[in-house]
Amino acid sequence: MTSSLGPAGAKRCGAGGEGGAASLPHTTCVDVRLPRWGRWIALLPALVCACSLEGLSDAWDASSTSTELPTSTGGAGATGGGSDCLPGSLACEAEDCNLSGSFVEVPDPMAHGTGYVVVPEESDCDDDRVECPLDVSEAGTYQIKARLAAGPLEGEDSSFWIRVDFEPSEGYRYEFTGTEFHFDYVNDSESDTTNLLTFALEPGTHIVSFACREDGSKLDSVELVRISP
Ligand SMILES: [Ca+2]
Ligand SMILES: [Ca+2]
Repeated sequence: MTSSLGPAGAKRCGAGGEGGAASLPHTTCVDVRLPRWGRWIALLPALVCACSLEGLSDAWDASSTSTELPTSTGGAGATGGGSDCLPGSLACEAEDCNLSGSFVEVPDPMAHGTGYVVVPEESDCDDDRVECPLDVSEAGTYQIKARLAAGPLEGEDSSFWIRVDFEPSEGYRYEFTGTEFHFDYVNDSESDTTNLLTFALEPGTHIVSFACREDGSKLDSVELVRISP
């Protein structure tokens, strides 16, 4: 998320032509640009304000000096606390889930929400996890739908370990293809069948976890989809 100061001055134009409440035969413009030094003077209050707040609180200092979103230290066993996932929802942007280890958010206009998460290439995997607390209101059988994309080395940047409520302990190996962001349903790539993974879930919060298996694999969003009672 970025913010920017508006221009120090701008040329404002009145609504002219058709449709305006007070239609004018010609567009009326008033040049309200500040003189050369006036622009800097106009910025002074903002600069003074920022400087005076520095050091007043850790939160302000962190937000004013870092461009990276904070990452969770939840790790294995983490619950929904600390995530920005919407309570009561079956879906969550990966960047809003609890991130541990080397997972970082990367802004990308092709991703949904504010970006995707990835363990950067050459970082290697070390139990890095994306843990999404999703709220099930209706008992039933669910599948995991994810939006993701392979990294630059397709075939080497395209898999995760999948767990639900921290089971199984080693995770299901899930492999996918495609370097463009797309939706896919999670399966167990080590299974002899091509059946998608299914989970019988009771109402309540369930932690869907994507752990690093190959660095460079990009995860955009995670969702539980109910397929049967
Ligand atoms: Ca890799
Ligand atoms: Ca996203």
